[in-house]
Amino acid sequence: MTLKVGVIGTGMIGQDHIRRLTRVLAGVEIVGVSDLDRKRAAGAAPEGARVFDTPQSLIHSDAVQAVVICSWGPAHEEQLLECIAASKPTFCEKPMVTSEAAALRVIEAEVAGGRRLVQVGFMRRFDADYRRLKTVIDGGSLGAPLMFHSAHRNASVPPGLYTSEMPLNDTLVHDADISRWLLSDEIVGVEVRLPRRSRQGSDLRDPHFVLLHMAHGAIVDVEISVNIGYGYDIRGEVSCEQGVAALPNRPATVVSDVNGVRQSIPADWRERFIEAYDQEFREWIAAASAGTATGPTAWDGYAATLTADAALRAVASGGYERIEMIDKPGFYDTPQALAAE
Ligand code: NAD
Ligand code: ISE
Repeated sequence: MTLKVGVIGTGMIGQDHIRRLTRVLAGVEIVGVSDLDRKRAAGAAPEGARVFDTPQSLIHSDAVQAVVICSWGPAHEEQLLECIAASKPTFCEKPMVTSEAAALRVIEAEVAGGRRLVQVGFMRRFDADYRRLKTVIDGGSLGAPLMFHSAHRNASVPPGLYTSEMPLNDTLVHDADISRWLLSDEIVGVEVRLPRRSRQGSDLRDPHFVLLHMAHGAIVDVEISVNIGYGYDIRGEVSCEQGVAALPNRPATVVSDVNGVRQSIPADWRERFIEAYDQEFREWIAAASAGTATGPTAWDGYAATLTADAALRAVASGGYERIEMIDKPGFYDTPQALAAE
């Protein structure tokens, strides 16, 4: 069976996902695209795919069985709610939404429908190095995790006015999600320290040093640098009671020449996580073909949103900001249990 998919948002990551869905992965066909910028959508549409005038017409089209949302974060809520109303399995790029109230509306709609439909684009959970790291921690041979050091460094961001909003809403959410997943725990409080400002980006509040306090007492420190210049550099190390487990330095060809010996660093997320995105969609296609969703849930999207909100409050207050979550609907404990009949 071939899953017929519609893609909303045909910018940077929309185009990258269209490439993998048409040229890399099997069992899927893109039958429609839509973007506020119709010309961009037409340019990105694979041969034979229809360009829809609005996301709503794409979502409700009988030709579309499942939806991939790659529009901007503030547009996700409306599009997700439409997809849930239409009972269509949906992959939604992070951030799932940009406010706690919006996250709760998505959760409420999905739970009311009685079937898991939403997978959020936290691709690190599909990365082989992160998966091996989690296997070691879950295995318990190192004892309980005490600290997780996470470095999230982007080469650059487009020019414009950036305060703390973008690094915390758009970037920190990955570290929040991977911390919860790796440590099997929830985040209960956030602090943010602002180091000396880097001169790399003229109007940029960069970097940020974030502390995430986990419910069972572990502490996560996160370096968020969004304009570090030299490349895209993701690191992670978990200190446990009886040992330390870390992501490996990714293998890269060693080049020796007149300038010395060196290895290249990925330019951006597309290069660093290429296999992770492929695997993320392989698993999404399998679940969506069965009419449901697995992987990171709307609950995970909610938790990441709360963390970004708390981090923004912590920048303003300079102190510790508590996170209070609603009781987790049991629905999210059994992700596969409610598959389509
Ligand atoms: P982008 O600006 O390159 O593209 C976004 C596209 O969405 C644009 O073409 C825009 O016209 C379109 N769009 C915006 N609002 C819309 C709406 N209401 N209806 C239809 N189209 C709309 O941005 P991007 O870098 O591709 O990011 C898109 C999303 O993907 C963001 O949420 C971003 O955080 C996320 N993202 C995730 C990763 C990851 O590693 N998982 C990487 C990059 C981006
Ligand atoms: C981007 O939107 C992503 O999601 C990347 O994975 C992340 O590293 C980057 O900071 C974000 O801007």
